[in-house]
Amino acid sequence: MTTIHKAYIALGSNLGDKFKNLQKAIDAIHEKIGSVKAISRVYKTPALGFDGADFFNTCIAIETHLSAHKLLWALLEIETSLGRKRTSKVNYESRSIDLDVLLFDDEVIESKQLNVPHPQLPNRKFVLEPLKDIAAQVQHPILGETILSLSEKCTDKSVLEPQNIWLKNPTKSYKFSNYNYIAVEGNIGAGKTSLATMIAHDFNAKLILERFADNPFLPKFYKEPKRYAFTLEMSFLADRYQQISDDLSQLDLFKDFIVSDYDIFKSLIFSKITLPEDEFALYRKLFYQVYKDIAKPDLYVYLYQNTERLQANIKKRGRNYEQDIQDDYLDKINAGYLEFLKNHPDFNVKLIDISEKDFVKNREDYLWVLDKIKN
Ligand code: PH2
Ligand code: MG
Ligand code: MG
Repeated sequence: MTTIHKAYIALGSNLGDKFKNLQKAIDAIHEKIGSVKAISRVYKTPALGFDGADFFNTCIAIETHLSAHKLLWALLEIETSLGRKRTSKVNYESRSIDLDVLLFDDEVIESKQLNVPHPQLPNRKFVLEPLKDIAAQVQHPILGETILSLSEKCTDKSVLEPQNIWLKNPTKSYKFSNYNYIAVEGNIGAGKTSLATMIAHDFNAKLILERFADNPFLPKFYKEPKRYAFTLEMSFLADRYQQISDDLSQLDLFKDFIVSDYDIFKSLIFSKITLPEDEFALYRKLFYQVYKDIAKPDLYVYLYQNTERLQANIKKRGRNYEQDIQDDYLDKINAGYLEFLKNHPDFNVKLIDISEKDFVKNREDYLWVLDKIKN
């Protein structure tokens, strides 16, 4: 995954249904660009610098994987799709929607197409006032002053009218915080860690990631499965039990829910495949002793990925000890999961077939997965 950038965008409209135009632009930014982290109030503002109808202006904070220039292209595309026409090259003109990059991390960019921070930022009350709502303490990377102090010094005397109508943040419609604990499951290489991490980030959840990288028995098991299977399964169970009981018992006041990249039941699913029958019988007894004390997820997301793409992902992430995993082993694990899900109608399961999707690369696919979880 590439780095996440934080950007502030100014939105303005003085043509057509102005409020609707702002909302449509925010929805399109959520669809195409990244997650919307904050939205200011909407202000009615007199057209500054030209003779035109009053504007509605607002500012938003977003997080995106796009570079500043790609962000600019994407915003221009959204402007066009919302009916923005540019006829004059010299004068300001009325517009259905205008989307300007105000700040992009701490970057200072001076190129032909793009200037960041926006050169007019300190001179415009219709920008500073809404920006103050969501970024009062953010520093201007050139002037070294906060937005709050810039807005106090601003000489623009326009009179702004805050509106009592509120734009909706599309992120809020997923209602993930209705859950307490979401477990993301799937085969080796399905993308559990990526999805759990993305959800935790976008929806303010506490993230629990399996620490199997530290499991000293795993490389040994892949070399000599018969010899190390029981030890491996026991050590996984001990680790998972410890982690879940520790992390779930520590309430984090600043997080809305918990998301993990595994569910403890995977211990039983894997051991059924890796252990001989008599050892599995013993293991199962122990498992249920442990299991009854442990918090259960109220949503269980199963990512189904086909074997070919699992293998491609395993190659790509390049863990040495995973490189010789056979198709047949992955097929068995998948079958084990499906069997488990079939036998546990009490679990609140979302089975999501991601074999045609790449939610790490494509935002569209990521939103598709979120929609599947939501419905
Ligand atoms: N945008 C401009 C010029 N003037 N005046 C108001 N009130 N709001 C705007 O968004 C605005 C403007 C150029 O983009
Ligand atoms: Mg503008
Ligand atoms: Mg513009």
